[in-house]
Amino acid sequence: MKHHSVISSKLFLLRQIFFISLWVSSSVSAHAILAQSEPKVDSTIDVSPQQIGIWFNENVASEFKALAVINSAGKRVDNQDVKQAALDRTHIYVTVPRLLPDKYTVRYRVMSADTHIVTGRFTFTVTPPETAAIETN
Ligand SMILES: [Cu+2]
Repeated sequence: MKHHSVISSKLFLLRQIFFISLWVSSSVSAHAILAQSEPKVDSTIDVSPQQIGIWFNENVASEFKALAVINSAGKRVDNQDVKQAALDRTHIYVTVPRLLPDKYTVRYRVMSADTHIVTGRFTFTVTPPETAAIETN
């Protein structure tokens, strides 16, 4: 009887350690999450941006980063020059030529601090400039 209770309390302790270590590892090394973008997710703009930028909730690795802008016909339109900001390692960006009115998909891939690869996508829309602006002579 006594022996049994010693074992179960050891098991209990092991389980406590197991759950605490799970909690610690997930809170310390959760992978990167998209925190912000420019243009914003699902936004509509009427002027072409000069670059597409995204920010994560933590620094991301300089290796394996990718950022692509794809038009509604499925054609990649960015300049394929993805960079990571030197002073803000949560931020990567790619430049684009003048974007015509269309719906664009941004696809990204980065490696988190915990070495996990994170991928995702979002869209934004470029509309024609205000009609009034066009009609102004
Ligand atoms: Cu992760």
